[in-house]
Amino acid sequence: KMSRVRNAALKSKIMSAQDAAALIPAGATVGMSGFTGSGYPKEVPLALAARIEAEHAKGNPFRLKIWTGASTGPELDGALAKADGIEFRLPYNSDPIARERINKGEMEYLDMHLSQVAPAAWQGFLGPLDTAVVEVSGIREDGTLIPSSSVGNNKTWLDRAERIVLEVNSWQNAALDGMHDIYYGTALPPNRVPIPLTKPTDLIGETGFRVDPAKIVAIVETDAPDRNLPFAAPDETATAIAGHLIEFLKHEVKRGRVPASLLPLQSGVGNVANAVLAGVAASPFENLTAYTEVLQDGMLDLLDSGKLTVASATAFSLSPEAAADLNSRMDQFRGKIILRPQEISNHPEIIRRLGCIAMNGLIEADIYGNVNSTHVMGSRIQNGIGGSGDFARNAYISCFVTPSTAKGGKISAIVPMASHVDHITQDVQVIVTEQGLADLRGLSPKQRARVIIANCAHPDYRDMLQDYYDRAMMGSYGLQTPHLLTEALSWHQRFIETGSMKA
Ligand code: 0RQ
Repeated sequence: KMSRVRNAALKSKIMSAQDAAALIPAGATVGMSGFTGSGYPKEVPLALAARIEAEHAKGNPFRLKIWTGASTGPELDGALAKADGIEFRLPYNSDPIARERINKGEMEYLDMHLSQVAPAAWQGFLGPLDTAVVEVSGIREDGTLIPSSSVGNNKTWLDRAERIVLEVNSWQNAALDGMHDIYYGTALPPNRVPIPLTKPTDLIGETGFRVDPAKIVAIVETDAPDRNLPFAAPDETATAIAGHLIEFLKHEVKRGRVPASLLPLQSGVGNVANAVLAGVAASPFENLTAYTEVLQDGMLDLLDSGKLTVASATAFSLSPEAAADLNSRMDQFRGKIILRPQEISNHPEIIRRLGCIAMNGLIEADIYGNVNSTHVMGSRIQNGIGGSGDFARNAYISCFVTPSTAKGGKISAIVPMASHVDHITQDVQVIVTEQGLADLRGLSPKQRARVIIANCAHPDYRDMLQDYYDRAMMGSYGLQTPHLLTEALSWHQRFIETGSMKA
């Protein structure tokens, strides 16, 4: 294969992953590329993990603070967590080994709104960034960098880090060159200006990253695939959820509240969100657009069928099959897929302006429509808030989708009180389970509770919820949002003690 490092001066920086990893000192804060299994560095983190294990074996402490775009792959979070090499991690994780360490209290984890990470870094709120380790798909003659299958926070890491390690991955399709839109117009207050993006198709930036060549200390050439998890095929439950949501959207169009081609769609991570996209594919809607965070298999199918005309995102989040398929015909998607920094893909200003229809998954919702997206039984992290807060608060309509139960029916996704709250009732307008849909717009808390219990709860838990609500109406301290405080979290405690929320 021809080298993707086309800048003559930078060729001298090419070295092995081991040599590059040796340049990163213990205790460093490292900004890594990577977003939902795409575009993360694959060899330097593995070499770092090996180095960390060797140091630990000698009794030397060696841990790093790791910042990323979002989740990455087993070669990064998995390998570094396994080596106990991560002291602190932000802003989103879905790696099972890292998750276990976090939940055992062995690793500090800061879960942030994904749109706020780059601004917080610029504002100096996160401290200094020592090293950026960023995967790119090539280096041009002029020294600019061709981004990879995710953009994430890379622009910010490259700008802010004291030194830069690049992985140039020739597995990534060369046709990615030209599919990115890297906006350089962000500034800190009081000099912040409007972001000039009014349609998902607008191009407002550059196709590559600028970089100060003097900061590049190492370039590692790789040829390794992105490793994403496969999606579960939509089952009966997911198909029912999608059906309810499509009916709702058709109704909104009929009422004249949403245009016939809908508004830019945002679809979250997870199996259910992906299944909803399959439902959209089978729906009568045409000329759809997406302004979203990640492109899942379902989005690719919609682009293929022509139902979706353009998808703007920050990363691919594809199953291995879909990733290989896309990689074999990337050029067909030129002009239809635009990858932007996550600060822009998730920007509240743009989401509000475009009027996105947000569809995100949840762990649990309470009878008043507070949503927990992150913590199982209030204390155990699943993944993180990701972009769900960026979209939910600013969407035209904010929808949450979930099966009505988890763990084979032992857990109700609708509970008396959420054990952790990521999205307050004001940010939650529609909740959909396979049982039905609750349209909560314009409803007071008590009105919301009646609709959520009747439409969304599983029959195994519906009477229990109604009973709780009825008794709260009699015994609550106040009747705006009735609760029985000693009982509100008893379902969770029962699950912890008996393995089931059922009484
Ligand atoms: O765990 O596989 O171990 O059984 O959570 O659950 O039902 O497959 O649903 O894949 O749609 O994920 C909220 C996690 C839902 C996801 C969440 C367990 C369940 C299973 C997955 P197992 P499902 P999904 C922008 C949007 C936050 C980030 C976000 C998420 C696993 O949607 O991470 O929205 N959202 N980003 O068993 C115990 C419950 C549970 C539960 C589910 N009540 N109790 N376990 N699970 N509900 C895009 C980005 O930010 C990148």
